[in-house]
Amino acid sequence: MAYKVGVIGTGAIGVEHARRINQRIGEANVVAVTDIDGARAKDIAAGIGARALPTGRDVIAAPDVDVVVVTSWGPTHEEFVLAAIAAGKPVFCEKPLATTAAGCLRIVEAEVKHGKRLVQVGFMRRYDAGYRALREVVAAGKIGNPLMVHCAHRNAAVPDSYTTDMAITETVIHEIDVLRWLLDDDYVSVQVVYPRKTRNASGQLRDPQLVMMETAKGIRIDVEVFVNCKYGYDIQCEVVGETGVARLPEPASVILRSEARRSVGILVDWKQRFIDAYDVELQAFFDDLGRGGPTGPSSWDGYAAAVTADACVQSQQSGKVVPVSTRQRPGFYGSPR
Ligand code: NAI
Ligand code: ISE
Repeated sequence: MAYKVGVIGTGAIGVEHARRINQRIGEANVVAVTDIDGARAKDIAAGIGARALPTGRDVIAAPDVDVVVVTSWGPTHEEFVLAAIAAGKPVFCEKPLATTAAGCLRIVEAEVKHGKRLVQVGFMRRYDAGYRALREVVAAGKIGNPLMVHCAHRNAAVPDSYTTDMAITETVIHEIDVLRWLLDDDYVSVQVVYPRKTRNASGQLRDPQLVMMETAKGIRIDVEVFVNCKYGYDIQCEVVGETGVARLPEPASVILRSEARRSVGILVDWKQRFIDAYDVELQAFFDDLGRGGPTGPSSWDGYAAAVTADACVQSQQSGKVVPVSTRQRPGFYGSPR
């Protein structure tokens, strides 16, 4: 039986996921979409053989929709995820699960009350082959105990609507989640400092930023987030251990020898950089539904990331080290990560 999917938000990633579900996922089809831009929703619906509904609530309530995918703007996620849980429908929600830890906690509480996992968060880096290989190397002890992690998250450019806090809630949130998973650890404190500002950032946006995090095991992490770096979309991660260093592989690229140069291309778009990871995460989500429910990044992971993000946003404002304090993990979510 093919799952009938409703997609809320037909922007950049909504369209990607809708096409991916129809073209790559064997057992799922998009039957309904919505967007506050109704004309766009109709256009997209026509292109994929689905129908456009007026609102996200209509998509969730539609009797023929049995799985919900939330790809609208971050501040709308909480409402739609809570409505999907209330309707008892599995929901794949793009990051962030909610824009605040309090919002994520409301989702955790609703899901626990429902009694069965329904929610998966779109932390797709956990499905990226490079991050998976890096995690295996670290877990196998090949570099001894990890001591430090150096990361960079660089986007070529962002629109003028992108604000300083979004560097955390939209962008570094990926490192916050993937490093917690990779190191099998939790954060205890964070601090954000600002280097010299690039001339290429819009008025109020502080760019770049340096985010420092400390884990319960004492590992120190630094993440450079630079969203107007101009030259491309570049994700770097290097784990320094007691006996060695492990580095995230670069995406495969032809090494070109030409005109007295040896060069490799750099991707410019997040859609390409994690294209395989998005496929794998959605396939895993639908496979898991057939086995009883999602097992990928949970509401709890969304909450843990949001608590850390909230602390980073506080530190952006104060410049101080801010403690990260997470509630007790409910047994409902199984063993950590
Ligand atoms: P976008 O701005 O291109 O698309 C969002 C769409 O949602 C827009 O078409 C907008 O009209 C629609 N929308 C907003 N409020 C709505 C509502 N109440 N009901 C229905 N539609 C509504 O943004 P983009 O880049 O597609 O991002 C969407 C979400 O996906 C964000 O939360 C973002 O953080 C996440 N994302 C995740 C990525 C990943 O790598 N996992 C990559 C890009 C985005
Ligand atoms: C975007 O929303 C994403 O999730 C991308 O993966 C990230 O690199 C980018 O900075 C965000 O704006």
